[in-house]
Amino acid sequence: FKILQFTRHFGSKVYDPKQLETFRQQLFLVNDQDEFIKTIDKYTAHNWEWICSNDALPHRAFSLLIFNKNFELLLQQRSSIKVTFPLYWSNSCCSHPIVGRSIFEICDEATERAKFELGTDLCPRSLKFLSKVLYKSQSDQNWGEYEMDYVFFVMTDKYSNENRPVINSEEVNDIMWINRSGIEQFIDRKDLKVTPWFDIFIRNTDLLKWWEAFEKGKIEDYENSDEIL
Ligand code: DMA
Ligand code: MN
Repeated sequence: FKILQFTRHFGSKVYDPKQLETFRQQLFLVNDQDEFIKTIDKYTAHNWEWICSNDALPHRAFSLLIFNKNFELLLQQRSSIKVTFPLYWSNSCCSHPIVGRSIFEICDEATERAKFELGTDLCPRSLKFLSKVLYKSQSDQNWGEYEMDYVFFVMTDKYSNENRPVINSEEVNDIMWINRSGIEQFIDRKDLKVTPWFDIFIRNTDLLKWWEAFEKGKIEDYENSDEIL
């Protein structure tokens, strides 16, 4: 597999082999209306030079926001070995739909990812799809994101002070719970980095309005939007 051989060393950087292995995954390349164009390997889709080229198109992704019974949001700090955005704070869990699964399985894939990264047992049917967010953002010289990101909310009653998520340290460095009134101050903090997509959710989408509606039992009003934000 040629990609693995020339990516292990990138300048002075040496990447974790397991993380690099995921570059073999085939993702869904779409247009700005989320219409499927073709499949693409994860390596190319995240290569910043390619993202800046004329051939570039977004790939499908998902972002899960997990809330506890008190409507606090679970934040994760990405592990130091993530190729993109290492040690950045972000929403609960993210990844990509993989070729071979149907797009109708995206809730199953998000649920499986939450189990893998955070040990969370969720029911795929309890995920609430809000909207899609299209964005492009650079991580470093070599890597970046250009995504059609499906955003989901989910509530879990599994967690309490005694019952904390069990993190997969290869994926997640740290976690914390935050309430709606604390989130804007959190993303403004100068002593930590926040992923660009999560920053966009808070600043440039109606996520805070969705969060408030979720607290009031009115999230249905905002579910399943056709809009691409
Ligand atoms: C990719 O997340 C998806 C978004 C929304 C940025 P990720 O980098 O955590 O995915 P993976 O761990 O599968 O590479
Ligand atoms: Mn991506």
